[in-house]
Amino acid sequence: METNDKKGFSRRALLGATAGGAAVAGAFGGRLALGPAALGLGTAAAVTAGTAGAAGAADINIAPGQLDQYYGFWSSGQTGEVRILGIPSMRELMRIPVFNRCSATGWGQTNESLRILERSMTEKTRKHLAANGKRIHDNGDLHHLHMSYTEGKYDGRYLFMQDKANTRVARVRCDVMKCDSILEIPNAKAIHGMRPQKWPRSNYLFCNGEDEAPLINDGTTMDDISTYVNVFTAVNADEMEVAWQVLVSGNLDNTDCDYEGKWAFSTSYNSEMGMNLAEMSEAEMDHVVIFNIAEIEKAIEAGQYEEINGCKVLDGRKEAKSQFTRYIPIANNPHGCNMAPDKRHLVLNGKLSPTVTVLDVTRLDAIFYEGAELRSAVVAEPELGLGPLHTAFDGRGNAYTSTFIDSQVVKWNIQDAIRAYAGEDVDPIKQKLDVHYQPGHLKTTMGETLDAQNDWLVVLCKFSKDRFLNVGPLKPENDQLIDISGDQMVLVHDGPTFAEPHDAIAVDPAIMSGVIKSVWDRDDEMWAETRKQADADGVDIDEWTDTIIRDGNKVRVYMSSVAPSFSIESFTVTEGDEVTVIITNLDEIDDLTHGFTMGNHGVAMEIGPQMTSSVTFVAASPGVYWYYCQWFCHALHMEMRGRMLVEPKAA
Ligand code: CUK
Ligand code: CUA
Ligand code: CA
Repeated sequence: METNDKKGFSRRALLGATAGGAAVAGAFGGRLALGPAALGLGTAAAVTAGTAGAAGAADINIAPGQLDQYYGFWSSGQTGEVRILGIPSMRELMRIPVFNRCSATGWGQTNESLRILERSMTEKTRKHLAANGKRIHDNGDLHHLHMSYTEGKYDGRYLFMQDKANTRVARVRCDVMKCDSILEIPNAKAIHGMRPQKWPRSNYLFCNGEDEAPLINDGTTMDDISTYVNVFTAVNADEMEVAWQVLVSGNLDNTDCDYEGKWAFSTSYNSEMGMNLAEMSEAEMDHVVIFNIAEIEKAIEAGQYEEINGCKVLDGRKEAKSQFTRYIPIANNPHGCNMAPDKRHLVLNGKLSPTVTVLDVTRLDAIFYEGAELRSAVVAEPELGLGPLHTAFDGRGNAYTSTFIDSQVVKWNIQDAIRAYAGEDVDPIKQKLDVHYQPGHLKTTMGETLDAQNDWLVVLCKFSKDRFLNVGPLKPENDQLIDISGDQMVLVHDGPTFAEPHDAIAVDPAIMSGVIKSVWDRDDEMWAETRKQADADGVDIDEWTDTIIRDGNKVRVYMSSVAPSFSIESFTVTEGDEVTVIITNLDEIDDLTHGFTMGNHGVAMEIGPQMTSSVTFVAASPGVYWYYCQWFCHALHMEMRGRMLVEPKAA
């Protein structure tokens, strides 16, 4: 084992006591500010070329015009969006607004996006928002995103993601990279862990409710903690509707599932059902919940559920002694939950314990059906370092675990850990590499599929102090890139990111080719509702049109756009009119996006090539208002504008 302690001081001593930064920044600020050359690392390219070893991950320097080796799909935490990065360049390629309000694209404001955002809102949320003059929640906390699977491999259909802040999940279509469905999940609170089913395909999306609350949460009981529950939800991923829910003992943190479609797994850090930090970390052991999909489906089919808020709910709590769940004790306050691509081993990350627990999922049947002891599925428990949070896998039987407090990535071998647990004298740990700093998730390319690769590891570090030019009290995160192609991991790149990517996946572009479009299809369902209204108004939105429909105080303005002009140079409305502007971009050229911004109305939207977008607003006080295209589209882009004349209301 080799410890890569480049800076010659013990990170453990510095960071062991706190999550952070003050001590490091104060004592070592100057040293940490040194560039890689001063630390003896050479340039990134030289490191890769010199030490990458046999398999040889390619150069991280992607020259202008060259394409990356992988699509990286990043979550963004409290920013609420999805980001697309290239790996290994770590260049940001695109952002996909989902739970957030986007000024550039009009997400959260266009009628098309509002329909998606409002689609499945519970009545309770709708009422609460309306009472506050709002239609949607425009924030989200997007920790986890994963691609849809077919037979254990990415299939390029959808990305799925959750919103811890407002208890939602969402789906992004991979053909246009836009969100097409959002579901608010009833009964559960704070969807945190989330995974699509891997086998036979992603029929379900497994969703963990993290926060405890009364099942009927209407204020009739609040202080009586014995009425609190947590809810595990399976969403039908095709319909984006709740398929079923299971009540559990303790709370639910992260989740994963196997490669046979039999099990889902969730870590629980609050088996104590504590209401504060001390209570939540009181027990010696918490647990991982094993969900038995076949038994759950059988009971749902047999109608043995209770219907609560429109959801089919089963009781999988310990005291119900059902065949739906088992609770396997693991060290207190576990966090990450990661299924290995060997189809057999599940790694549960200790967080408060320096260990990870490895379960052999082929032993779970015996626990459910033969009364085998709960811990009989544990086949290894290697001690890796302080604060193990998440684990990634390569295609060679190695695992890579982030240790948050140690600020390291620990490379270890699963089979060696199993042998050591069985009493053999082997050290499963192959290398510990310092990362900067406090890593959470980490991801190998294709590593959460049966196609796990052996080239790159991305480590999403929560702190970046002294790694970059100081940008003020709020610092970026630091997503580091590690070359894992050789025997030794080599850190090759720092990638600052804005708040706060938790998770990322890396997808082979071959999966996406033939999937991703450059131009919208005119009959896309995104504007199907808008098209219905146009049909009712007798307007053909596939052709050049400049039609204005007046319907009481509602005005619908149908325009087309072809660079560099809108089909309508000016239109007249009355103060207080509800104006809907519907624009179809008739340009068919790759990359020719127009926009529509209505001055002083807080209105802007994207209109991609062959796309229809619409937005509704109330005409402001009388006067002249210019609208313009805010997406640079032509040499005469600045001239792509027109006037809305707002007349005073008749007295
Ligand atoms: S959680 Cu963030 S580092 Cu929400 Cu996946 Cu572990
Ligand atoms: Cu159209 Cu700028
Ligand atoms: Ca606990």
